[in-house]
Amino acid sequence: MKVIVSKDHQGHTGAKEMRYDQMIPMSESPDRVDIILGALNESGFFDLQKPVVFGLDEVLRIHDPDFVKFLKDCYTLWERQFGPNGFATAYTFGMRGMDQKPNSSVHSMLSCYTFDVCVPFVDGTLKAINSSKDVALTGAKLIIGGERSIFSLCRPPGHHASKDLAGGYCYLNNAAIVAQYYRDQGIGKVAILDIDYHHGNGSQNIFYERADVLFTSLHCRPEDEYPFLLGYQNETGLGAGENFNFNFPMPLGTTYTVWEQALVCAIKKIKKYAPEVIVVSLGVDTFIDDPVGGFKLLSEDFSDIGKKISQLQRPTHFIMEGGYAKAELGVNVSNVLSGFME
Ligand code: SP5
Ligand code: ZN
Repeated sequence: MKVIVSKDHQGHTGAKEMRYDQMIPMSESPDRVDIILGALNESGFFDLQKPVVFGLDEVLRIHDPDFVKFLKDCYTLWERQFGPNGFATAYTFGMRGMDQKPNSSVHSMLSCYTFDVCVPFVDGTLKAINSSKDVALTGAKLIIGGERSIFSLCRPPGHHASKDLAGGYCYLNNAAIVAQYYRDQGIGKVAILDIDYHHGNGSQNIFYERADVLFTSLHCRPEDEYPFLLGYQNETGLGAGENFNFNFPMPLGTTYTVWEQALVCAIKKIKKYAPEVIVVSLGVDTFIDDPVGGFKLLSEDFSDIGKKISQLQRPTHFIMEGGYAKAELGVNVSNVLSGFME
């Protein structure tokens, strides 16, 4: 399997995140990519490629131009006010019922265009965001060219980001950008299968009123887990998108026997939809020892996940999302991909 990966994410580091009442080092760190590459190299089944550079046209098919400009300008504006080596983060968030248009201050932009305290901007963030979408789009180009499967090792991840909101370590929605790219390249129907521990609120929101991109997500239920407000089972799409959105929320502590049944249901929905391409938002933060997650999947379960996804027998584009258990992150990702290829 071809793996698309870049070093340009490495400068996106050094910020801290808020974990309830504490500031802790970001779980979403550059060594995640090295750890995954280490495991893939060991298995010997993977062929690494650098991304091609895309412009902003493909991004602007999904994201709001003012939001994209904010991503570009944010750190520069912040540094002008606070000096180097810090990180930009919001102080307030969108206040319901009030005029939320940002003014020229970076604070107003952060308040308008971010929804949580997990999307810091440092000096290297913009370069990382851009390389991540290139890693995704380069994979899509190869699938269009006839590859049966691709792994885009994106960092930062994307599934929490919507048209004009960054959050949850996510800035641009890589999975949504490639899904739209497939549509624009003449692919009739695309399905997204989001198996990250967290609900893919950004991807759901982007395609909620559309029938041409099916969204399915397996995740910890909003009663127990971030992003808390979305991911309920009764969110099934709207208008033309009615019945093209399927959530499979599960409680904290879920093990593979239950998770597996949800995966089988999601796969049934996808089969019925008969997409020409499948985009997998691949998060492995469902792993038992994940410091961010709260499920109990084991490393061997990830092989079975890959095997089940392969039974759909469609061109499949894996996009990296979450996964933070440093010791087993590599083997868990490698197991999904190897399970798929077997
Ligand atoms: C892409 C991705 O996985 N983003 C996740 C962002 C989650 N950030 C908030 C984490 C909420 C804290 N949950 C702590 C559970 C400790 N077991
Ligand atoms: Zn996650």
